[in-house]
Amino acid sequence: MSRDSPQKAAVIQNCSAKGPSTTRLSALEKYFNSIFSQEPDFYVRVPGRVNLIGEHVDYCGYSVCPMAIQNDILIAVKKSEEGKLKIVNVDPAYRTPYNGTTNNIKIQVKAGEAPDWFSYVLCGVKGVLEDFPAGRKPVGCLLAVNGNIPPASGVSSSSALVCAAAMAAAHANELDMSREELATLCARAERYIGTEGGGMDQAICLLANRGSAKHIKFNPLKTEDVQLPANSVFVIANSLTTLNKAETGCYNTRVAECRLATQVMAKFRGVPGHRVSLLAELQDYLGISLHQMLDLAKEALLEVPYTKKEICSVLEVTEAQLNKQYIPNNILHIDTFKLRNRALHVLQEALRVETFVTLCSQDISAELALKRLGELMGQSHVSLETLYECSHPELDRLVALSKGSALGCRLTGAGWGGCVVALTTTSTADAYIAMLKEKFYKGHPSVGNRDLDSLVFATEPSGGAEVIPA
Ligand code: ADP
Ligand code: NG1
Repeated sequence: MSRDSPQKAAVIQNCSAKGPSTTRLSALEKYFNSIFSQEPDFYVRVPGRVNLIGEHVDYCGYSVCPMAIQNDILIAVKKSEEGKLKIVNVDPAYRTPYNGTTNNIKIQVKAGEAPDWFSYVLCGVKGVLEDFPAGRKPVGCLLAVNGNIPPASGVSSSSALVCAAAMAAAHANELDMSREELATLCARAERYIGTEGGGMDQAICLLANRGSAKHIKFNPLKTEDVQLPANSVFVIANSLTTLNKAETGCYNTRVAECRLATQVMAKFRGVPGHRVSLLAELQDYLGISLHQMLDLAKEALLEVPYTKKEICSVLEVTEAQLNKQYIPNNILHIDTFKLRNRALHVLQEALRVETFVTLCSQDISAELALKRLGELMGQSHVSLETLYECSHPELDRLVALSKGSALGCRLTGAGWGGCVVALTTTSTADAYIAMLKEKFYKGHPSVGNRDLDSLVFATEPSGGAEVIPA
């Protein structure tokens, strides 16, 4: 494994062989021209990602191991010297355009409703403008979007859109920003949507290198390429169920449960609450191992769910203080929190990431490495289903069907719907995909007229975001 050096967002890279097809680019150019009666100055391509292992741990400060996929968000961009900000989408599913300026961008999110699609674009632009060099006036942008990442399915369509918009604004304004800076800025900016996510998606979308997965560490952001064993083939299978994270409180409830578990464990060990906010920070503060953190979680946290009142009493704070410090706005009404199981998942999953990454660099046979990676993926899914309760019956069905045909299979991304990722080999991938087509997709009422190859497919580690000259 090698440590990557920071890359410049403003550097124009050539469109890679695995980048968007010329047909897709010229269709986007045509569309841009039909709407704006001008030619784009450049394009931005940002891939989605599949997380191989390390689910629901990034917002606790623990590392993850995702890889970028071939599906992507493409944006055609033209600078607007008058500061206009206009956003359109090729896909009729995202028909509503945005028409505004770069002044005082407001992102409106209504509780219980999915945000407007262009809000994700606004997050990226707003994030860049917030970090804008003092004394310089930003240019505006005309933006036309075309994406083919399955939305709300755990493969990062939202972050790819946020990162593509941020990269468009950064490049249009010739900002000299490293990709690490851009990824950190995008992770912060996407929270305007209301989901208090970690930084995994933005980091992999921007920093991926073709041919490798990434081990991503946080606070500060650091990434290392991970060479996957020879013959490994990762297959993504869509469960045909979706979940928009911003529409429901599921995701933010898990974020809150992890924050509260951290505080209760800190209190148990006499650590001042204000010194730590993430489980990984508590571990650092105490200077203990992940195994010792697991022991602490088992000792300090009750198996039964906690009410808000009980947590306030343990932490010696008022409900107003608890809400303000730890509870995201869209879940203020939630009154039961499962602290023990959530913490146990996070800490065991963090250990699995370490083992996964170590196995990839160990001098053992590819066959043995693949077998053990598959086992870790299987354990991860069981934990997500039982301890973290973020699976879905259709995801579980895909995992059950995969037993015996794939080396391991788990839900990927936030869960509650979306996709699974399965580990297969060059010699078993085709048969595995054929089996799922036959047993899961054939006759499934939600397939509609979709091409099965877009619902279950093998994917190689793709390259990260790129700027493509017009
Ligand atoms: P994911 O797990 O894919 O990141 P989210 O629920 O966070 O899912 O975000 C999905 C939302 O992102 C969609 O509902 C839509 O608003 C937006 N989105 C995704 N892909 C596109 C696209 N191609 N064009 C416009 N908006 C998109
Ligand atoms: P997906 O499911 O791709 O939106 C979300 C979070 C990640 C991470 C995973 C779970 C955002 C933008 N993404 O990913 O940070 O927490 O869930 O591991 O919030």
